[in-house]
Amino acid sequence: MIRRYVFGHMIETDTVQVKPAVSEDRIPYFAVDVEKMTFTMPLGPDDRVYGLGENVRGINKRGWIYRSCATDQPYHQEDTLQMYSAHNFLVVEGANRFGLFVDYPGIVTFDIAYTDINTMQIRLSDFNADIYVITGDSILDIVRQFRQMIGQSYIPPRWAMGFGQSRWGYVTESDVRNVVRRYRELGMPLDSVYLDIDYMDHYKDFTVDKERFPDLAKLSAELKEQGIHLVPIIDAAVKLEDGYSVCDEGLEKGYFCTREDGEPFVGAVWPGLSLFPDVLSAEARAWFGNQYRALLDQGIEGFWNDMNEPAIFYTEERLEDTLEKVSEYRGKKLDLQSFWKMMGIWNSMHHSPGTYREFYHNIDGKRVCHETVHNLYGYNMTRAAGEAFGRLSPDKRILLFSRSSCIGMHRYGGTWMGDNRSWWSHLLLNLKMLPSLNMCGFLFTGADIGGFNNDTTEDLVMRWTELGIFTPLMRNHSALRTREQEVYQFTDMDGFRHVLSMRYVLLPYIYSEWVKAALCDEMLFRPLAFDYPEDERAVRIEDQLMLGDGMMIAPVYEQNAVGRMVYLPERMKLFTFHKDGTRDEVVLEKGDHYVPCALTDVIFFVRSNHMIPVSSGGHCVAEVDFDHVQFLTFPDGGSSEYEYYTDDGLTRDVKLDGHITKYRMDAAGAVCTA
Ligand code: MIG
Repeated sequence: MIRRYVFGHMIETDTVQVKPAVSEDRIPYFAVDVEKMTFTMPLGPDDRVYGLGENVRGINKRGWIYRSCATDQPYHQEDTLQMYSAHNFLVVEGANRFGLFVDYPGIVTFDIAYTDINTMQIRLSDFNADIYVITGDSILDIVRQFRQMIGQSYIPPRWAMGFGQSRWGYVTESDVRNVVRRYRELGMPLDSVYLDIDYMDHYKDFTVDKERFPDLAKLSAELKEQGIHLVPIIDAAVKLEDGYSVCDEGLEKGYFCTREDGEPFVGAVWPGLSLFPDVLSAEARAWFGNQYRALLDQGIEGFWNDMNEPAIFYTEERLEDTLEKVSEYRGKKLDLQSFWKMMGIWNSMHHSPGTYREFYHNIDGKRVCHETVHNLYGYNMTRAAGEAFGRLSPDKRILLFSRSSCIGMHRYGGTWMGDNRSWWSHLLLNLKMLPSLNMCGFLFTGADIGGFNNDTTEDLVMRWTELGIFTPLMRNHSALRTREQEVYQFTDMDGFRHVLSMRYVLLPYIYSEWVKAALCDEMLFRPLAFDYPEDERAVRIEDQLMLGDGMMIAPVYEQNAVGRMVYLPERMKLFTFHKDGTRDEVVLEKGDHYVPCALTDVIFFVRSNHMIPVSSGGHCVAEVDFDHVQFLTFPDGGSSEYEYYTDDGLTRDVKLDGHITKYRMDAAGAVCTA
């Protein structure tokens, strides 16, 4: 059951698609303090809190403060408060069980037993929000109800589930060709190459640098013949430049955000001084979305939207202001205190949150300060593109994912987990974010494999790829000036080929489970706590996940480990795929097990009386035979059925009807169509 409580007058977020009537009773579980703008509830010692999408720390979010305030956060670690996105949905499980969604476009703080170890407190920045309280039979039931309320998750084209190679640093057409050549020469699978900001002419959105990429349409067509899609980046900020049509037209029509005085707001990002499309206005959104056509027309079928928190390096006003304040220190004998004060002034210029108070949106004719609707920006930039693709590409799905998001955006695109680091801890963080994001509707998601910032190592890329083969978005990406980390930069080519190939072997299962999850509002990745709520051990597991109906994953995430402890909440069969092409199958009883896993081994577990459809692989998704699948099975005394979903991988109108094949497995493990 979903109850809706209205406080003040919320600026519409368009997140909730089916709004229940407003409840007249008082909101349960929480004490409301209107003056302090807080919702407070005690947490019992065994209460757990799940959700909040993209955030640091555990699957169980207890013990920290999380702020929903979309922020460029390339240094995130344990002490980080706010990430790129704002995902205000959580579920409390324990003495009480309920879901809570804070439908609110501004900045929210979730203090989950941080200030007081026995208290959860949610604080808004103004008291205009719709709060939804969802009760149900189980956590999964609550999540399903929430997902039904917010609308169906975005479904990408199937090729987007292939492996993609990316790097900030591919500058020319020959850089791109080289990546493809190396993968193909080594007989390694690859489906896409990502274009980072350097493909553009002076970082101007929807343009292509003619010297570096003389004929993008031709390149894109040629690569498609090799099964490769090019996926260019689009940044939120539009270069301020006379004669650049997007800038000129947007200025003329008033489609950019403005300052308080109504003049266009200018901030500095990659293109230099830039304007910010007012994607919160329906008209400007349609206009901005239409710009993607310039690239669609050149054969491009996928995009990633970046810098849409929005990230703003500085504004000229703030630069002037800062220079002036800092210059006051000139000629003075600085004591340490004033030195640090000066440094504080200097550093606050970059990505200053104060900037968000300096510009405005035009929402239905009303001028609205950006700060009050801050978290809607990345969502609506991506919505602009997603809505446009519905018009411009009515038959074919287009790949789209975004760095910043808010719940609601899950209907238009996926999200990646932002600028992570080449740290083992971020490999584990990648795993932990998956179910939290799924709860919020983000099914098409993954992290930069190998880590974005910092220099990586071969074993980290290998282990990370061993997790990546399970995540819908599977992309190796790294930052400018870091160690190159395409798999061919390393030593063990047989190892990488083996691990990458396993993705294509597993794709029939991942795609089938994935689409079913999207269509039925289910989670693809689930904490063990959701599937085995009665099992005291299982509910505390933070480094294993259920994947789809029949599988559990437990990747190795520690350097130099050659295995790990795994807790089995029931009897399961362990599959180990070795790089020499052999595989082991071992049945393990419920309980703790040390599971060996050599650096290039791929391991996962299949639940009792379940089966996993697999293919014989391919060098790109188009080569995978989804129609003639084989099965990895764990017959365990019973019979079982599997509903296998497949389609052409492109059609927009995705439905189960007519796309399900039922397979039945008998007690001996023989599988036939039912
Ligand atoms: O300020 O386009 O998260 O994936 O490579 C950095 C360059 C801008 C941030 C993205 C990252 C991308 C990078 N971008």
